[in-house]
Amino acid sequence: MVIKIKGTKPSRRNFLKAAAAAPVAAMAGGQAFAEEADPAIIEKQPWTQFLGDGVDARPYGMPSQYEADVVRRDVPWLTADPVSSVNFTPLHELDGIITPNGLCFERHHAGIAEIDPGQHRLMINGLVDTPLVFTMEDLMRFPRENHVYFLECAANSGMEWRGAQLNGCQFTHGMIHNVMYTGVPLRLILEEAGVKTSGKWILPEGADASAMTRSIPMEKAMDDCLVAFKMNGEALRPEQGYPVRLVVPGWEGNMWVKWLRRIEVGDQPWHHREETSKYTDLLENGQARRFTWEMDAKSVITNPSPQAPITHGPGHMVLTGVAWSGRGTIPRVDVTIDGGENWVQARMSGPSLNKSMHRFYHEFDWDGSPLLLQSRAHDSTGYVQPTKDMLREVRGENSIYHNNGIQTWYVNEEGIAENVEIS
Ligand SMILES: Nc1nc2c(c(=O)[nH]1)N[C@H]1C(S)=C(S)[C@@H](COP(=O)(O)O)O[C@H]1N2
Ligand SMILES: [Mo]
Repeated sequence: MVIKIKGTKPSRRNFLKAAAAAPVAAMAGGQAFAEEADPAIIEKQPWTQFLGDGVDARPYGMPSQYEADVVRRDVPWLTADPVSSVNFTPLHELDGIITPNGLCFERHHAGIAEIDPGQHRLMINGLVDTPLVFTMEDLMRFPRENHVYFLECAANSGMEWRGAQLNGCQFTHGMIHNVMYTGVPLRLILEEAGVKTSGKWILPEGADASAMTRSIPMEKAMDDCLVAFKMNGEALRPEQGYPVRLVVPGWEGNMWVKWLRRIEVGDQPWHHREETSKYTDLLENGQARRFTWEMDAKSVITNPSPQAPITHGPGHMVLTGVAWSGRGTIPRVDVTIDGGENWVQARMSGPSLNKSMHRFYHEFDWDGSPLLLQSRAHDSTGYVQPTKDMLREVRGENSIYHNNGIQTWYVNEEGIAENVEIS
């Protein structure tokens, strides 16, 4: 196989040399006692000598001061103004499958609406028997359900369409979060208003200054959509649409209207801004793909990655990452450490839920030579995550949205990782 590395330029010479090197013996994670005594063991630390904060000091708990780097980050050059922009989930700092509320990426078109729930209403109008208005209290009196779903912006990895660009999985893959929602099935609310037989589409609308709207077919609205008011057990954060947002499982994040104030029922799609000039994919032949709602299976190795280098030298190491599909579950993820010459099945750990993030691990002995890391997700429909070149063959290079191609990280002898492409 000829390996061509595109994007940033790691040393190809070293990689080839490394491929010939013999693997060294496994090394345990712990260390034998050193000659010199370890101050972390023999010295008294301040936290053993003084009383800590009492139970009245932290009415709402926050992470340790030593976790201060675990934050959402933005890419300033991406957008003209932070009120119509995006920040990214620090995937390389997380484990398991649930995204903590304060770290869920934010995407908004007109800033965060700060809504007084007492003044918020949800209206159902259009092709219904009885137009209705609900207060938040009214919504709480419908039967509610709990489901874990990922939300991925269709533009996730959009900056990588023409080649490796952003150095870190937070930036290449961080427009995703995965939380447990509590909400009312949209079906129950629509049935309460009584959808006329001519009602084939819905148009959810946000109460923020962008009044965002998207057309959603009635089959999806009646299937698994939720009108959600809780995430991970507590109220939605203002960033995520407090007091109520639409949840559209498996479908692109743009349709998950936040600060939901109105649902119109109609007989055809509305062709608004977010489904015409945005969230469509211009192909090579000048035609655009439209209504590409489902998010295809995708995965990424989160550790090691450019923001999370290997810091421990050769020996036993843990590789981990996440995978998801808008069409079901992820029964299998393959991992390669040599740019695709050899693939092994990763170990899945954690709940395997429909349209939710999955966690995988691969433990191996690193011989200290450079690595070309990739992961490849298989979903429950049998679909296999494609390479970026396979995507470009079909869709050209004009697209921003729906880039679910295989990601490559090059790791050098020092453990430093970079975003590259190989072909
Ligand atoms: N009302 C409203 N809803 C919205 C948006 C918005 O700007 N206004 N942005 C959409 C887009 S493009 C995405 S990707 C998701 C992001 O959800 P999050 O901020 O919870 O990550 O919300 C969607 N819903
Ligand atoms: Mo989005």
